[in-house]
Amino acid sequence: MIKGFIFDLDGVITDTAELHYKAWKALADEMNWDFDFEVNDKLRGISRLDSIKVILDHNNTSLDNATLQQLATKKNDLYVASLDDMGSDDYLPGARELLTHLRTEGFNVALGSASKNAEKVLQQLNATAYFDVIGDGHSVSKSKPAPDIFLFGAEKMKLQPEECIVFEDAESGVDAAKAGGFYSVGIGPKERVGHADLRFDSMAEATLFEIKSYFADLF
Ligand code: B16
Ligand code: MG
Repeated sequence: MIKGFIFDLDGVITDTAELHYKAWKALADEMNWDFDFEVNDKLRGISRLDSIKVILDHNNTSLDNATLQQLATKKNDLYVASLDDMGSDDYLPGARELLTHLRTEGFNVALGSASKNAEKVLQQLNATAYFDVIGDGHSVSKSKPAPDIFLFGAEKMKLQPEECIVFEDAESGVDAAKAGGFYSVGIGPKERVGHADLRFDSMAEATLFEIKSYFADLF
């Protein structure tokens, strides 16, 4: 039986990809690195340090660890400053409705994000109260596609993986959900999240009615 839901943040609850892009782009321009939307899309769901490594690989460059850390911090300062403009209108369409519905029906709800800024994003959205458990980039050391962040959420909710549905917009996030034995809902195109149990183009379609209809035997 499904008793809990675990949500990724960026790309599921809100769309910070554009803000991440602007911050990485400012750093890349300063460093004379090539960086575009296509490279940015490869950073979906992966950690800050892994992200900078992807950008460096794309530019056939490498840097020592201390410099990597320093540049990642610089990008993060820009990103965090840009979050100040985010507000409670910045949910992806359908996300707040689903979270409200889950609260009304008494399901357990956890966040399972790779971001170390998840708490700030939730505060900006005024979304903290929708979550019983917050799993973020500080909660576990192994990032997606390892299942650790979702296992953390399930354990804190005192649920088994097979009692939870994970919502993800990243290929590595769906991989992580599957590796942990969770049911999965992919948000986005087939090429990216087609391996999830159920897929929607956007959160606007991901209503509790649709989810219950698809996983009918589990409710
Ligand atoms: P930060 P998610 C991920 O969040 C983003 O999709 C990814 O682009 C970002 O690099 C990562 O968080 C780390 O974020 O730099 O804020 O710690 O999709 O797992 O909610
Ligand atoms: Mg995401």
